[in-house]
Amino acid sequence: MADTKNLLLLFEHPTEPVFMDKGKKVTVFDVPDSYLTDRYRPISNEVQSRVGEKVEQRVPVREISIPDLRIPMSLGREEQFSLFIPKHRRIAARLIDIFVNMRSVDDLQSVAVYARDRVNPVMFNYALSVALLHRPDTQGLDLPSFAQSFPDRFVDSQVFRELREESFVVQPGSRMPIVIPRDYTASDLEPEHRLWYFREDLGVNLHHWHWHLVYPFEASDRSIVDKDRRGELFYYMHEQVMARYNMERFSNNLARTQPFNNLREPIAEGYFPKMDSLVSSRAWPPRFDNTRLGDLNREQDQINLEVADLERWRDRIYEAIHQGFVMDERGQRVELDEARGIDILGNILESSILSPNRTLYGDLHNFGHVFISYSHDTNNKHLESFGVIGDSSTAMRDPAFYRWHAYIDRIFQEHKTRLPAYTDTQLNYSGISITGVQVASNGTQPNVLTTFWQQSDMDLSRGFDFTPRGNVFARFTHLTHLPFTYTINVNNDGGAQRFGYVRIFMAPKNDERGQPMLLREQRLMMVELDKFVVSLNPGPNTIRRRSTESSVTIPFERTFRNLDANRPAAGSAEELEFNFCGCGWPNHMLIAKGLPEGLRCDLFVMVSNYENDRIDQQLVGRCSDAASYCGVRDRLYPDRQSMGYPFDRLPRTGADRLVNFLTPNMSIVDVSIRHENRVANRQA
Ligand code: CUO
Repeated sequence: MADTKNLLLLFEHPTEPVFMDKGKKVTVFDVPDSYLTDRYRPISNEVQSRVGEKVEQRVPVREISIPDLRIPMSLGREEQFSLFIPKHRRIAARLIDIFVNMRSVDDLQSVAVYARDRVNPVMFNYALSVALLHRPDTQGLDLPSFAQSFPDRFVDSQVFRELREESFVVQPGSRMPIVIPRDYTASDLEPEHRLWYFREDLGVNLHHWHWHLVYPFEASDRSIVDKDRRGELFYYMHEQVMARYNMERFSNNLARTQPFNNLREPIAEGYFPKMDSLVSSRAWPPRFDNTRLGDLNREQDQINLEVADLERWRDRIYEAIHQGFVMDERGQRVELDEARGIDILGNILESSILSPNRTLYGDLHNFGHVFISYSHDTNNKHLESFGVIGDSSTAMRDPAFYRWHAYIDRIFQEHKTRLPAYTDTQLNYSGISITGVQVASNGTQPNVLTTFWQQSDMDLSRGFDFTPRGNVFARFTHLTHLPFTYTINVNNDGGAQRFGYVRIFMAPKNDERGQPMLLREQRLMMVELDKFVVSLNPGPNTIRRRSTESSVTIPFERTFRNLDANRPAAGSAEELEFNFCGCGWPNHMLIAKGLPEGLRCDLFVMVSNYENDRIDQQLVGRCSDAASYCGVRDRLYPDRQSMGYPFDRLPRTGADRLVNFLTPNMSIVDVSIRHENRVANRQA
């Protein structure tokens, strides 16, 4: 039987012909002549034997009869592929189906080898990734980082010439990392540019790409989409992105993001990505300041929609929220109740195939991405492809992403504010009280968090096509912070051992005017930092928890997934989950940048009654360390409360400020985030 690991080699050098050598151990696929494309078939002996000189491993590829690939091949090899475009997702869904339904790994390998030189390379990567994630016989594989297959989506195009030169001229052992300039997409004349380090962060963009890979919104096999509370998770993960982004804005003396709530208004924020697509050999198109959305008529993408369509969908969604129910395709009411409402709304708004009525409620969020991404060429007059907001691996670079998602979140909040507030009794955990909270980094003042810049290297060689082999490192600069530890003192007066769910959030204290925030505003800025279970003995307990253990993040190494280092032992349960584990907020971005003089924040800790929150399921061998934003693969979301609890609803009467909201099982402490403008090197 074929070794499943060889399938991963198909992700390397995505635009080179499939018979070219791959892998650290020089490997070639023995491609049957009939599988070669017309260009190479007549000269197959010549090219295959030339590649074969240094080969250390050959992978036999069985010749089988290939399923009909006409639909997957209907998207051009050099077109830009976007999941937000319905035509593209239907084409991708077909390829996923083909990959998922191959009877054995051998057959999958054959069809994947055949397809690789014939279908769009980015779609190939996506469809094969989804298939490998969902086929029972390939689930344990750790997919290479998307940034390693398509580095062009993550770094300045200028770097590529230098990287090519380095790999062409210098032998692998002596190569120097190429420094990706920081701060290169705009000048200080553009205030939005202050947020470059967040929007253009590799880890942030990889997280977003990975999240959408794990939670696709369309597939012909419904089970691939129909994950526990996935609509709610769509809402929550993006709500948290907004909370985090707004905290970063406060860290740069900028006001919070204005929702893009008037679709007829020009988008003030332009964006010039300065990246070239290696697949289409074209620059990612920019968007000028003050561009307006226009009706889309792009025949090639089969899109003919008006801005008015978006407005109609939006109005119907608002109507449903205010009525408290949606209408499904059969005209039946589906209540938007406390338990399931947000999940249904998530699927409607996104939208996913789980939407109860796509005819009525449309495809608002996805098409917002599409309209903005084509605003520079609405009718394809200039034959330009979509901008970065049109693809999940690049969307978060664009300031307009946040304006759009601020609006999407506003719609979700319209539903949330209509739910009954949590009562004292619901929030309290009787007998349990918090008597003290502190955070501290090693050797620094308590309750002060420190951020600074760091340089890290990433091997991009797998994504470099038509260049000599061997590692080529890019060195990029990113925000990071000193790791810290929470110390939480909890009293258990109950006389018996109890279990608590510790929930930690942080939000700025003051608004952009410098005024203390009302909780109804501040709750929207509450950034989840961690959530974990503790056992509480009768009497006083001291809980210590490290920032690196956070339930929202994955460690640096996993974000960048150097496949040759830091991988779990072969065959271990951990390895099995390594891949799902690629989803998670990057730990280096756990804390907002803060201000040189310190950004004043409330750190909030709650210990809720685990008996009310627990989900009984087996998690051994499951990757769950970034479950807050990513869930747990093929398991229930590991918390029975609504995502974002206790801040997902308006506070009860009388709790205007955070301090009035506290029940004895909660506590807050003033924390200041201080930014030091220095660059550290990452210790290898
Ligand atoms: Cu993640 Cu709009 O859904 O980008």
